[in-house]
This record gives sequence, structure tokens and C-alpha cells, in this order.
Amino acid sequence: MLILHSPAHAAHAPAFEFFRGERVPCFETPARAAFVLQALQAGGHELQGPDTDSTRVLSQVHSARYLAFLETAWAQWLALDAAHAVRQPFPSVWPVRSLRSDLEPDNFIARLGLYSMDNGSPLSAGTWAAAKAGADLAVSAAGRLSRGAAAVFCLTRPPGHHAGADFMGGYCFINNAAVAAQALREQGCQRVAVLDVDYHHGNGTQSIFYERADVLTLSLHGDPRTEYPFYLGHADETGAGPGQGCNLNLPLPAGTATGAWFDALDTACVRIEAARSDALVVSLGLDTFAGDPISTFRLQAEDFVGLGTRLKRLARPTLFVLEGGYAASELGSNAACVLGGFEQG
Ligand code: SP5
Ligand code: ZN
Repeated sequence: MLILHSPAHAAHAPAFEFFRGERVPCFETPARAAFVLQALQAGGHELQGPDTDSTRVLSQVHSARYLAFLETAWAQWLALDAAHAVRQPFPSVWPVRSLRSDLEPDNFIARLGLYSMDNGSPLSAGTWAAAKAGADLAVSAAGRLSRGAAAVFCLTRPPGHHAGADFMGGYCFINNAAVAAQALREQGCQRVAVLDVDYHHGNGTQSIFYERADVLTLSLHGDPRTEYPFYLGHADETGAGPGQGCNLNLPLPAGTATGAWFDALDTACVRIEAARSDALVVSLGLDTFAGDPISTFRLQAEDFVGLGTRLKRLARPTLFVLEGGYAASELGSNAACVLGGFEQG
């Protein structure tokens, strides 16, 4: 399978995040992509770089003021104090119910809160460069599908599916899957499906397309009653307005293992076929793996082969985008299993 990748991902390398009152090393690291790259190259997959700038498509997915903030956030942080070069900014205040989010405060940390859903999305000096490179890869991959490729894998980080039109969250800054879907639409696909198999609900992708009938969004994930992102991802969220009926959530209990997970996958696949989607974007999180350090599902390596095989049966042009997966040393072999299952399926 054609792999699109850029080394620019490595510029996003924050040192720590918060967990239960402690600073802990980031789970979402450059090493993740390095492991995937190594495994896919060893598997003989062809590797190429991006060939298209995403700026115009990005403006169709994210708000102008959010993109402007993200692009300059690190410079703004440094401008406050040169010592910030070796510190990480985190939000500490958010415009929740009854507070105004229409106005941008002058204060940097207040603006960071305005554009964040959590304090779990650490920024570093190269965050914008890495995230923008990911979007370029997503648009480039859409172009490859439009020109006849059967499948493309975007080897990107940071991940994207928690990022909404105007906020970051859950290690995500730019929603690469949404950018890919939007690019496919603009390149002539009438109906696109985005299937999110990451352990966590793809709240950003859902919200971006919630009122649209042209992009079907589907997500299998840990039940938000107990799992991040907590405030979205329930089964009764089915779309709104013109997009009514165009969102499918399949929340699963913590601890879900192979059988129940594949039943849900099958339900999602049947819906994609019923919708006659003419291209498929897969938000490929591998944090459903039994060995994942922050998740509870119990999929094994061979289950990722089965995932690839099931997706191949949909027989649609397919664009994979890497999302989560934090068992870094097994991330590459698990990704290779999905691609192997797809190619042999
Ligand atoms: C893209 C993606 O997978 N983002 C996930 C963001 C999850 N952020 C919340 C992390 C909470 C970690 N809980 C750890 C429990 C360990 N026992
Ligand atoms: Zn995840």
C-alpha cells in the first residue's frame, strides 16, 4: 500500500502531560511514528511525501481564528517570557456554559482555554509545523485516491479526531480525517464515510460533519460514560438538520474484547454499504490493543488483520489516517497487520 509520510511530525515533541495531579511523560510521542515507519518499510510498502498544500481545505474544516491562533501559539507563548522556551503552556480556564466564547481575550492562557476542550493537548515549538504537515498529507492522500489509487495510508502525528472546527483536544490539533473527507468531497466524491475505530470517540469529526448529509460519520469506542472524551459519543447522537441520520455511534463497555468489537464493526460496515458511500476514510487508532497503556479494549495483533480484511470487503477507495495507539513498540506491527489484512483480504 502507498504510505504518505513526512518527517515534520517529529517537530511536535512536548515533554509531559498531566495525569491525576502529576506531570507524566507524554503518551503521544515521535517514537510512535518511527515504529510505524520502520514496520511498514520492513513490510515493503512504498513511501512518499506530500504533494499538495492543505491551506485552502483547512479553511473549510477549521475556523479562521482557531487556525490563526494555532499557527502563532508558540510564538505568542515565547513573547510572554523567553524562559518559556523550555516550558509548556496549558490552559487553566475555559468558557463553559454561560461564559462567552465569541470574544477572543487578550490574555494568552485565556485564548488557549477558548481553543481547547481539555488540558491534555500539550503544545511544543513545532506543533503547528507537524500538524500542518499532517493536513498536507491528508489532502495529498485524497488526491491519490481521486486519481485512482485503491488505498493510501497517512502516517501522521499528532492525531486529529478529537480536534473540532475551533478547538484542540486529546493530543489533536488539526482533524486530519475531516480534512481528508473534505478534500475527497471537493475532488468529486459525492458521499464520503469516515469510520473511526480509535478507542476514543471521534468527537471532533462527529461535530464537524454533524449537520451534513454528504459525510457519514461512524465511531466504535469506549462508552463515554466512563471513557474520554466523556461529553460526546452516545448512541442517541444521530446527526442534525440535513445531517439527521448521518452519524452512528457504537459505544462499547470498558473491557470489550474481540467478539463484541467485531459485531460493532460489522454494524458500521453494513451502514456504510447502505449509505452507498463512494469513498472511505478510516480514523485508524490502534489504542484498542490489549496492551495499550491508557485504554481497556482487548484486541490482539491478529484482530488487526481481521479489521483490515473486513474493511477490504467494503470495496471502496480507502484512506487510512493514523490516530491513537500508545503501546508504541507494538504500534508498527499492529499497523502492518491492518494493512496486510486489507491487501490480502
Ligand atoms: C487520539 C487519542 O487517542 N487521544 C486520546 C486522548 C486521551 N486523553 C485522556 C487520557 C486519559 C488517560 N487515562 C489514563 C488511565 C491509565 N490507567
Ligand atoms: Zn484514542
